[in-house]
Amino acid sequence: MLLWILSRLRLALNGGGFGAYPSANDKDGKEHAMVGKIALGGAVALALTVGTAWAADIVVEQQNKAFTPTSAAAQVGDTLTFTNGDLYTHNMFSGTLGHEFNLGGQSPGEKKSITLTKAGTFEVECQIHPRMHLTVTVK
Ligand SMILES: [Cu+2]
Repeated sequence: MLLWILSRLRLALNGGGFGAYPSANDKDGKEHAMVGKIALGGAVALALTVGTAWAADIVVEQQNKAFTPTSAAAQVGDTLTFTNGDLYTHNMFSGTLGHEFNLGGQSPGEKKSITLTKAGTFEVECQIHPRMHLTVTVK
């Protein structure tokens, strides 16, 4: 897959293009160079996607002093991203043994993430609003 991308990319950069464009010596040379850059960008984006395909980003919203969803299932390597759709500051933490963290104050509109490095189940709470609870299960 990656070799195929690289071979197509080399073709594009060498002026071979994808067969539908004039040579780089034409008055359209600039446009042709642009095609090569777009091909390079696409190949890099695809390579990055392939490299990170196994890790998911799970988004947990904080709105009306509550987490949505209130439970999440994840795998080791996934990230958990918390948004703050409230007008108040939140402060997520976990006191579950072996999974402790404290993200500190999170202003309205701010996003914060953690990477899940360990299997297990832990509780996330807000230090400012004790009624907020989230259960995360990591496998
Ligand atoms: Cu809060």
